[in-house]
Amino acid sequence: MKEYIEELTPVVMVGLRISESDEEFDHSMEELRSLCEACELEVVNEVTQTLLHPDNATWIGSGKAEELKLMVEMTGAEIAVCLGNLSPAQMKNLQKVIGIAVWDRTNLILEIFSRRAKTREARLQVESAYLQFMMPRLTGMWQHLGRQSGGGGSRANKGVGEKQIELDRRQISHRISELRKELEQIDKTRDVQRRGRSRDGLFNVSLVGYTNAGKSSLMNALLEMSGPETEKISEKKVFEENMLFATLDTSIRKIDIPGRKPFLLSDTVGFIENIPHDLIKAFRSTLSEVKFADVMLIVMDASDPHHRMHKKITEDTLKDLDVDGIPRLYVYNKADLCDKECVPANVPGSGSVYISTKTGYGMEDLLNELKRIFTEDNREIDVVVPYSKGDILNRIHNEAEVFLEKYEENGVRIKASCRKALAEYVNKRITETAV
Ligand SMILES: Nc1nc2c(ncn2[C@@H]2O[C@H](COP(=O)(O)OP(=O)(O)OP(=O)(O)O)[C@@H](O)[C@H]2O)c(=O)[nH]1
Ligand SMILES: [Mg+2]
Repeated sequence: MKEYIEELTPVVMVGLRISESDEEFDHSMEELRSLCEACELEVVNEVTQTLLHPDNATWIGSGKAEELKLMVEMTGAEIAVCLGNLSPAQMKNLQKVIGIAVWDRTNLILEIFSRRAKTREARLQVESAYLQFMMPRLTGMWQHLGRQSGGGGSRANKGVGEKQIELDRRQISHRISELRKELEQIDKTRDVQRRGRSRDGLFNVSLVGYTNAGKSSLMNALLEMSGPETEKISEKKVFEENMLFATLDTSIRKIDIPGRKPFLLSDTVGFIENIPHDLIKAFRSTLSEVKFADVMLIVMDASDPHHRMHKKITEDTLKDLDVDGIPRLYVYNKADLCDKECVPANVPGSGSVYISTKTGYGMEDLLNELKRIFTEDNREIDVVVPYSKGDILNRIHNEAEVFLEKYEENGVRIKASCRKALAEYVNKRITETAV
């Protein structure tokens, strides 16, 4: 009996080179291949072309498109995955010439996201980004229905394909606004949870960085340091894998290492070059955890020859997220894979640290750097809390280190050291009371 083996979908990669250097172009093609792998597609061949600018009609030149058509027939490829972002018209035209589906990089990333999203929030965000991406591209989708009635212009005379598109458009707009409402609701719940957490007085640390840099591995390594490998710690561990976009959901864990101040650590979706803007917008609420961080750990794969570029892309992406004032610690991970001479000794206070989540190298240095940042963030307060404001007093007791507490005529005089955020909150509440 013939054994059934589940086969990966065969695809052909198409690269159009405009002004990139050889190295940049090869790197982008390599990354496209990894994205295909992450999407469970098998690259059976590739076609590249150098042009001064993309062809208006078919993105690659018409001769190249014919060549691609032959290759598709020979290899049995089912999708042509293009390096770049094609306009809806270019996608439709190229599709017509080669006779198979055409995806661009955004398509591919959206597809990976939709396969990998697990939590309700991530799924809603991906669906919303997907629908926004599809809206202008609907025209090509109902070609097979054709124009069943000619001209006229009134709705009744439109072809089945066109009617279907109109119907789809309306349904999609409706769905997008439904999704927006649901996501706003989730955002509100997240806000309440966040406020609850911040009352614990713990520092919030966020992991950010290029995809596959080792953010989730760092979270797991810190969890392991939190105690012996018990079942409880294993349960808390997050998914780490050698593939792009292994993580799509935000996870928050308490890191409580013996002899260290406990803190909350959040792990979230990684960044990539030219990430579609809609996708960043769609993931804004997942990424919003970063906005409320006290410290950001910018994680890089130091063994990747492109890690400096990855750092720049990460910082550019962060610009969109309104996180300017948050202290950053640069974490160069995978030191075990680097040549020894490329790993400088860690210098306290330098704002960067080399580590390996696999060998444990530099992990203590990382924790010391965090401790330094936590301490730098501390503020002294010297206030009189009115007797009517017991809630402020409670927060100070729970979250601050109190040096002096004296009962006076107008309230409790407190001298204490606490996080900047709490100091600002206390001062604001007391000024409000005074007014
Ligand atoms: N050799 C070595 N491999 C590492 C190290 N840290 C992480 N890795 C590997 O790198 C790969 C990616 O790690 P992840 O932790 O999933 O990376 P990530 O940054 O969370 O990636 P995304 O979730 O896709 O954004 C995995 O195969 C890890 O085992 C390290 O210090 N040394
Ligand atoms: Mg991850």
